[in-house]
Amino acid sequence: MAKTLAQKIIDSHAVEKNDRECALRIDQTLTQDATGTMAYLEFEAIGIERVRTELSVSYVDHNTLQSGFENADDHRFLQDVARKYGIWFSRPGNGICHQVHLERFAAPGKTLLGSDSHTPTAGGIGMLAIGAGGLDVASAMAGMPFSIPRPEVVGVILKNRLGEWVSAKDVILELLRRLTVKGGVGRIFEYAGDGVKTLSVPERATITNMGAELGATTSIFPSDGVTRAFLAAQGRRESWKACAADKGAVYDETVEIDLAAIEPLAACPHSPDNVSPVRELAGRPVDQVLIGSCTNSSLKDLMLVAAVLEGRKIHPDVSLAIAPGSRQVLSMLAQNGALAHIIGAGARILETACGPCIGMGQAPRTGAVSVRTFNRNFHGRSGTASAGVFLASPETAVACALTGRVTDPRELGKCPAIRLPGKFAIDDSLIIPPAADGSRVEVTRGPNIKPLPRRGPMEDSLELTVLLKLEDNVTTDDIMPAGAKILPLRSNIDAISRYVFSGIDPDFASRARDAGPGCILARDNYGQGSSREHAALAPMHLGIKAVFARSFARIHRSNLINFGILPVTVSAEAYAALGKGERVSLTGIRAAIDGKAGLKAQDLEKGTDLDCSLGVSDREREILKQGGLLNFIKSTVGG
Ligand code: MIC
Ligand code: SF4
Repeated sequence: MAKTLAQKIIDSHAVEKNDRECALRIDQTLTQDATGTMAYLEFEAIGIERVRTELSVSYVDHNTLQSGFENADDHRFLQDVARKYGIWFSRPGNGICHQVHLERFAAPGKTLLGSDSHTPTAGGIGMLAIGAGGLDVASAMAGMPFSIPRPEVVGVILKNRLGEWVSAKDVILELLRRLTVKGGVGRIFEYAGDGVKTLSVPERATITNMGAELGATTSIFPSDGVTRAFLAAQGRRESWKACAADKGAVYDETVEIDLAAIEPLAACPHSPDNVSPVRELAGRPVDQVLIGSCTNSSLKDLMLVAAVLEGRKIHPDVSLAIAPGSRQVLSMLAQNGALAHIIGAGARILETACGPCIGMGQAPRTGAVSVRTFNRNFHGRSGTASAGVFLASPETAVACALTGRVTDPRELGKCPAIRLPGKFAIDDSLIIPPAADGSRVEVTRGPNIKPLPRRGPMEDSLELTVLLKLEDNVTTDDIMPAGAKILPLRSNIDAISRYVFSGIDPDFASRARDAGPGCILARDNYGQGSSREHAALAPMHLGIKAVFARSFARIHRSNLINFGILPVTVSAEAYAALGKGERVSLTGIRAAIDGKAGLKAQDLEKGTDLDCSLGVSDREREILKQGGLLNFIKSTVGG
């Protein structure tokens, strides 16, 4: 039978398949520092001497402000761990994990698991690249398969080519406009059609990167001549192979996009799916423009920005800051003179890192309008709760920087044509190889790096206080905020847990501690956004035993299970019946996990039964009963 590309890679990597899940062999892993310290503490706890993947890379790109000793201590720890356990280490300054991985390591037809939700960026090169929590990545490094719910494959058929000033970012914004941040849950988006060949690899990667905002398991493009040329220009011709769907492959669903019909779009505050044409937003004063992040910081993006800025000055009311995605991009801009145009126009040059995308600096002024080429504009993520962040293409962003107003870039006249070079500047000197024999490498641990908190086996009955009642689309930024103050605490769960839900309820952590066992109540798509397992681990540390929601985002649901928190699906009636501060009892939990009986939940205030269920797979059953994945792994491998 003719297969889709996603199906082919799944089949060639499937270790086990059943009706619900497929367990995949993972060829490559990546971590970044903000999730990496925990992932490597977990890897150490598993107790394996060397990674068992083909390739594992540890990047430092999130926490690079070093406003205290914590970040630098984490960097040292990560570097030592990498040397010891057989992992390549990309030093701070080398760039954003997804951009560097695409340039230097990603390979068509292989699987990649990364402890970052934008790992699907590598889908732009034809890889099956999936984001996951750190513990899942740690187990993949230990050679264990990674399980995904059996996905539906959506074929996105691209027709024609993009018009002038319209770019890949507008394509994914168009999909978000049509499908929303919930539209991709349980699905893989596979791109096909004549329009594919008109897009370069970095453009494809922009689209697969932001497929994460659809809630998709991943997104993938075929690997073709364009991919071969990109890999050859990166000096990696040998990593190329052709990969595509079989002729006549049938998708579970198809979406058609006429590239020629797309216009410049922007996601308005505070959700990536709140999309409008830029022309309808035009005229609003803009305070800040930020260009960078793993979505739009490639050489092509920044060459375009430089070409538009050449000989011009930014508007006096706008602060323009630019963070190139990698050291390769920055040094090529420096070598070919484009950087001079960017500086000449008045832009502020930031480090090649995530930076303001994760609230590490550049918080805009009170009530500001900030136009960013990033992928997330959740409320407060910029560091300024009153600011409104618009997500747009580099073309639109640079137009706004020049005029000081939201501007459709088509008003700028002729669009400069940008071609990718036949050869990229290759210098991997900031990528440190692992030691041939790691046994003698000592791992340095700073005082902020604390051992992992653990949970005992799952209880059979629980009485829980409803600590918060929330709406749809709660993000992991809501649950466990990031930013310059909180991010340095990622290696210290006790310290970071004080900030759980702090943007919504500053007293949450102390309330949770005082209340004893607790739970959270929410509606659809609970836990959308990042892969940070801290959004499960820190609540677990505060005594949260269950989340009751109408539905869950994929990565966060797995993280809850990995740390022994019950993901309970509730009916609309049960959601409506329960209120904050009320108490709920759960009985027969272990039988419900085993699928032998339904979960019994009672509203202790009213004495009524609550309609809820616990749909878990066989693998998840064992993990939950043991109180989490680490306990489960230890019980299977011993120790
Ligand atoms: C993000 O974009 O939210 C992050 C920061 O990259 C996260 C990872 C993290 O919280 O460390 C992600 O996307 O997974
Ligand atoms: Fe970094 Fe932002 Fe990309 Fe997350 S979305 S990896 S914070 S650049």
